[in-house]
Amino acid sequence: MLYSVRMRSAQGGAHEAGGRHISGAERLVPEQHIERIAGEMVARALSHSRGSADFINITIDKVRTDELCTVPLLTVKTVDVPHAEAGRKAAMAALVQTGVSEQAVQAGMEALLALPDSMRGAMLLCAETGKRLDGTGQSGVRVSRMDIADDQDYRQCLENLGLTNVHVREALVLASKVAAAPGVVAELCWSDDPEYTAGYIASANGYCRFTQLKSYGSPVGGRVFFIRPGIDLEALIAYLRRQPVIVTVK
Ligand code: PML
Repeated sequence: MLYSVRMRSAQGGAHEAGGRHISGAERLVPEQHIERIAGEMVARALSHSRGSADFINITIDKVRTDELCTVPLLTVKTVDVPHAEAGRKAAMAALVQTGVSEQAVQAGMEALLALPDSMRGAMLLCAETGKRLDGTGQSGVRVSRMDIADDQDYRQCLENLGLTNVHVREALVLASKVAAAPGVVAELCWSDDPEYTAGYIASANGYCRFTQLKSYGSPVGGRVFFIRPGIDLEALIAYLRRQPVIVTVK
């Protein structure tokens, strides 16, 4: 039996009371690991590079085994770029290759660059027009209830790629769930950690990292999901928020 353990933390009060988002985390773990994982999440919320949280919400609920579905881990590629501007240009070209229109790519990039601060969830944009579809304002749609099937295997797989930090570990699992979603064409993301400049674009074809998508020191990051027009948006948002997904390393 698995449990969804998720954390969100903010500064200046709860998110819903206007607090500033600090960090979030998601795991699916067996009962015997709940205490340790929840403790690690609290420690992280209290010592995040975006600031120390004064609101921490941990939610734990049981996931029914018959609800679980599995998706494959995306393949990973890293592109070294000399600065953020070059990274963003390369990421935009790569997004167009996945089938997102130039207009939508431009709108997605502008939406991320215009954020006044990081959001706790993602913005959903039409992959053709670039119009925002989700109507969730500054909170966005949070992707929840996912984890890797075998932690040891996963660590080894990332180590073989020279990737050992927690940002990649979490982002790649999330991106694998998102890329498998019905109607998602691609994702664009960069980190909200001021000390971490990397970001990625992801689609069913893989996870492509760019070493710099934002300037060092910026605490603003976020995610945009580009959505195929005409799909059932409610069903997609339900999948992103509530479908428990285990990601398997091939
Ligand atoms: C995050 O910090 O949550 C997003 C991480 C984006 C980049 C992860 C990577 O290096 O692949």
